[in-house]
Amino acid sequence: VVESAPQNKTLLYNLMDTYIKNDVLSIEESIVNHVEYTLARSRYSFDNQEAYQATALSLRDRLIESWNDTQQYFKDVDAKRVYYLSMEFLMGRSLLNALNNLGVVDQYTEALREMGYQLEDLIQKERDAALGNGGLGRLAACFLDSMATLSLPAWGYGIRYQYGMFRQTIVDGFQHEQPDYWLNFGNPWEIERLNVGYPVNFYGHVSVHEEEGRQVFRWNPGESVAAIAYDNPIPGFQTNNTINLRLWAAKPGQEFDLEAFNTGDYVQAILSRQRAETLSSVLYPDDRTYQGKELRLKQQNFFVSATIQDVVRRYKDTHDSFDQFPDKVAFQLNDTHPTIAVPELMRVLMDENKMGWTKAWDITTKVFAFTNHTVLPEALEKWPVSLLEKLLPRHMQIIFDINWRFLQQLRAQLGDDWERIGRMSIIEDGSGGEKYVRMAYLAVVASHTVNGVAAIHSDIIKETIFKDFADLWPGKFQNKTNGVTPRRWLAFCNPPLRKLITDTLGNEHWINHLDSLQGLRQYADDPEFQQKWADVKGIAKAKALAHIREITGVQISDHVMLDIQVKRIHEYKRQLLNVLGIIWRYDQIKKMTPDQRAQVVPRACVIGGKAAPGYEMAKRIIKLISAVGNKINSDPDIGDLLKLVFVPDYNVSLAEVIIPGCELSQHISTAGTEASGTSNMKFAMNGSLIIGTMDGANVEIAEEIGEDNMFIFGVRAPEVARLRQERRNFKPDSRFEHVVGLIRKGVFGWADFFEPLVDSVTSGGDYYLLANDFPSYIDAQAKVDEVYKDKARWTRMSIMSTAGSGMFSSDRTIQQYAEQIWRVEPCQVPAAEDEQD
Ligand code: GL9
Repeated sequence: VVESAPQNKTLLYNLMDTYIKNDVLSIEESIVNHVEYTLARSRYSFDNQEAYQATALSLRDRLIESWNDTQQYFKDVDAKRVYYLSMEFLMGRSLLNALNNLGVVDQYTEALREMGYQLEDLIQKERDAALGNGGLGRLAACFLDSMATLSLPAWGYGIRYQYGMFRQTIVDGFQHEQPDYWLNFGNPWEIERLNVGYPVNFYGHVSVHEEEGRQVFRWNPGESVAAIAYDNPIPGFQTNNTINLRLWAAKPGQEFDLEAFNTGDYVQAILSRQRAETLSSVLYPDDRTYQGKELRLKQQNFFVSATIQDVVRRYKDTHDSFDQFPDKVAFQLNDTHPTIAVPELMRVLMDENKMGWTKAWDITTKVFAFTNHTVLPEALEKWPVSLLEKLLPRHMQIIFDINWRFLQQLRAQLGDDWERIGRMSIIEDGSGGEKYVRMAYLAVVASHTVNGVAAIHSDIIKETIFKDFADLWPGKFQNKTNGVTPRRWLAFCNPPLRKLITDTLGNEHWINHLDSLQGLRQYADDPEFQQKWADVKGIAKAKALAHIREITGVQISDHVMLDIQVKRIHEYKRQLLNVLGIIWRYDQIKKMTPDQRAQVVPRACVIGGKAAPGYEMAKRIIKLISAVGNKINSDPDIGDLLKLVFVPDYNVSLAEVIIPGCELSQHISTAGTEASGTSNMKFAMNGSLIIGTMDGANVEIAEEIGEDNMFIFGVRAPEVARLRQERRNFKPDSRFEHVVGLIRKGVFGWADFFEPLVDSVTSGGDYYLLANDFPSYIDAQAKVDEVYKDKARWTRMSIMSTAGSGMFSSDRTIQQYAEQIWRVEPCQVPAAEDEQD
């Protein structure tokens, strides 16, 4: 390399200083320059879409500057990094979040206004980055926000799907799925790094030879694709740190199969190369159901292999042995989806870095930790050995070796307890002769720490799916109760409430130290404060109602209680219980005298959520909601007293509008089934009361805000197993029978279509115990009505909900991960003034 003249550091440094400035004129210049020179439009004619893009690009410039500083700083101090590996990151929109975190909302708002644009309009132009299904993916996004805000040396790694979560439309009450081609107008936030790429291999065979007395395995792959990095800067709040979410996209690999090109069919050969790109094209929209789809396993290996290569490369850049690897690297496995990282790291260490098994395993088991997110059996990943052998032959060998050594160890510790040893084996001997790899067991065996996502869930996994392992390694199991970012989910989505809290507490310290919300408790009984609180909730509610009207056409009056259940549609979440309760309410109102009706608390029930495209029962539930809604909403007898609305296409952006305005939210899963839930936390933070079961994080929410500030009902987790056993002999309450009978009779039409639904909760079915919980649910709803009539009491409970939700900040969660699992420390980029000398 020929050295050119030494860099003029002073000039280069000062040039940066002259570019990014916070005055309104400089911001206008930056936006307009992007309109002209990046988008190649004219400053005299650009629409809101282009204004949004240029604004985003202008903000990206700032993000890149702080991203560069942050990464350089991590490198300089050789910080231990944590790598959060996840198949899903449900990011939502970035514009408002970036403006707030960079602390330039006012300047940008003013700059845009002066140029003739409204920030609110531009915000709507951004497509959600919906690279996730639901809670699990949104949790990963909240965690990134907290890791950045806590100045942790953290990276997220995932897949840049071209098609995110499908768009849901409702036609005649039925769900239809539309592709979410979110990159249509490009993605102004990402940084394409065509120079950061790795080959990811599949298929082929493994050969062995001797080298210096040791066996060396060589994998000769049959297919190779390239993983290309797309970096997404994640700014922290009130820190200069901006961390990275690196998403991989698949491109055709290096040509190694030149044969194909010499067979004469050149065009076919090109086309088959192109198929590589399909690897990262689509997010699987099935939540909590596992299908052994080859493409899904390929996606997992694709992003994991690229990630491991990237991390090892980064480590080796500054270290010449692997001795310090566990002191510099921590991997968190977000569910079992990235568990192939375990054999992949072993392979890289042994086959590519000539390490022996013992040392490689020692390193591997020191760097991985694993989070379990569900106990639903249908969600537990088990890959057929035959598929793994074909797709990833070397990984399969390594998994067999891991299992062999693990079983040896068990034998030594447990003696001849073959039954237990068989139960714990990573390889399951399926009855049909097929063998399977139990990915959760592989993750447990290889990880130093395993955690659940709420206290009750962490207890349950130790008693059920991982019992044998928890008995063997009690110290391995921890709890890390989920959290949500109070920036997006309170401060940014609910500005009037933010202002009231800040005015009351005296400053904005609470946004980064959410426990401070406790300081609101002392005002809970103060009528003046209650009035302010009710006013602020009213503003948010009006906004939510306007939005609901815009997307559904249904007008809800502002004195009507707003009752919301939004989450993926699933039998265990019991949207059906909600509907049965609504039918009960409807039927009651119908039978009332005018005097009685005058006493009814008017209510609008909103339900939203997507059904997995292949989940028939869930789709029937959507149709039932629509059918019941049609009947009620068009009944002139009912008027404002009751409404049922299905909001289509529930997503992050919609959540940001309706959660702040909600008064009552429903979290009513069968006890023991919802690992945590995270929307429950968002609703509570925004002063919505909760009607819910003692499940997931509801249990801890009740502890924090007080059970008397919630509407708790239903059976408790320890009773569920017994009740399931006994349900064939269970005689449901007559009210339940009546309501179910109305559906059967065809009061809402479609009686045949709803039959499987009704059957699933009657005649000894009812796995999720709707009949058991129905009476106490109805009672809890009656209590809700009673309290709602007492405005002061309701408002007090609302204040107490927000005041008690401090522990559900993902900052708290991440702090605990950092201290108790990752052992990483904050690494905050010094402020610019200190940088000079
Ligand atoms: C989930 C659990 O079901 C939720 O209870 C939990 O809050 C989140 C985050 O820990 O994880 N597990 C899971 O597979 N999903 C969850 O939401 N599924 C989806 O994300 C759709």
